[in-house]
Amino acid sequence: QTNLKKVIAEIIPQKQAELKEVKEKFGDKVVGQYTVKQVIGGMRGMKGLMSDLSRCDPYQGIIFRGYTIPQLKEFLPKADPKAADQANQEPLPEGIFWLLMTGQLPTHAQAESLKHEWQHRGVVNQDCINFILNLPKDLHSMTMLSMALLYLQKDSKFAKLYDEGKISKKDYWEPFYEDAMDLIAKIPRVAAIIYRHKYRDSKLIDSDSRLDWAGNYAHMMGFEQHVVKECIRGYLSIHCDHEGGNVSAHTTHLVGSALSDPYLSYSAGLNGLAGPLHGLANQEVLKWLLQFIEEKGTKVSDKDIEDYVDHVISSGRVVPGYGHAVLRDTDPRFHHQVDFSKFHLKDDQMIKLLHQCADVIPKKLLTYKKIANPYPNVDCHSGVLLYSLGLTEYQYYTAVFAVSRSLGCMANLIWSRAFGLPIERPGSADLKWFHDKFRE
Ligand code: FAM
Repeated sequence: QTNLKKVIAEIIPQKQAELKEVKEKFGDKVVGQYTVKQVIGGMRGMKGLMSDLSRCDPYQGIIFRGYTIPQLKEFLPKADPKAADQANQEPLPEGIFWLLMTGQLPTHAQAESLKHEWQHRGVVNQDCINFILNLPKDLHSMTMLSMALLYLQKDSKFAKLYDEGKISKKDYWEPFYEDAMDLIAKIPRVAAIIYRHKYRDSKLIDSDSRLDWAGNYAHMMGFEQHVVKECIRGYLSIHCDHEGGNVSAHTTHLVGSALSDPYLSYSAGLNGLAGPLHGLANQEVLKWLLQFIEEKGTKVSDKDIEDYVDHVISSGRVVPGYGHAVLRDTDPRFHHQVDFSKFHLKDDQMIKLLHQCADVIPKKLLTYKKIANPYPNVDCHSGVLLYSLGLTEYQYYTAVFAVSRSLGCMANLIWSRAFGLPIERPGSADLKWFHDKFRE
């Protein structure tokens, strides 16, 4: 079966029954205890959400429906199934979306079917194009992307059906599915238009219907080299989801829980992704590295790097690209990009410097006892990879992340409606409440 909606429709009743069983069997079990420190400290370590798509293990990193990043690189369909060489090994995002939605590894035919469906749904009408082209070019790419999704919201099928009073609760997932698939299909086009508007005199490039979702995105931005298309395929696959509690996924889920449609929900999620402690870190890493190179050049000693880290931290800033709220080891998504760059960009000076930094900086950060995880995260590498391949406008990098994250956020949203999850509404406490509760 290559029709994703039909496959989902068959799985949904089974998963609903499983959720019901979990609620009935374990509904009154205690998940854990949490402290005042956790309440004030951004809910670190508290299990407070249910997301069935992926789980972040502190040491193994992200696990998508039971599969690690190296396994996915091996098992997911590739753009050219006949080419077995290392130059054609990046997974197709179509494949990972199928896996996220169904829990099953797709065949090449199933990934192909998604490719055609997204091509078909991916047309962006002239009115939206005009809306983007009329935005001032000094708006950040993420601001433009968030605004463009809000513009597209007028086409939401869910919002229309809800407004007309034509939809029953048990069927919410279907128009959510339709909107989510439209949004995923259109977002590379919208993001590419933003890129061309900001950085290429608004000269747009038409979509190429022969290409896959990621390859076409690279093409519409103006990159025809095979290596860039492969890089974007891998990039869009590995950034797609990072369990439910990260800012972009959680925001999208929270807003969607109020039955705001997928456009409203993901636009909100993007505003969170645009923060420097989250998705903006990839642009920050590059800015950081370029400043460092300007001061010291690309051939530097380990001591130069250590001194620079001290200088950054003593001036009250963070070293972007290192550390994580959940991970306690190097992010496997970082390793994925190291492997890619060692094969495709082995002589690149900037990549060499980045790898040197990734070796030296964790040891230095370890000397700052308060930092829970000194190791490189996904954003440490991604910007430098794009820069070395010619996508040098680093203020745009978070938009590439956003194209990818649409896969996880939309898959989560569809499943949240299929599971019939309620509006999210945790309690909060004022300072007096803590005093009163814990007064000795
Ligand atoms: N450089 C300097 N200080 C750091 C640091 C870093 N890379 N990572 C953590 N710290 C500090 C942190 O600011 C905090 O200091 P204060 O107590 O003075 O506020 C202290 O160490 C304890 O923080 P933590 O428990 O280790 O980390 P958190 O869970 O609070 O925060 C991050 C996690 C990711 C926000 C943090 O490590 C950071 O700011 N890293 C740099 C920015 C970055 O790379 N973000 C991208 C994360 C990425 F995976 C993503 O979401 N896309």
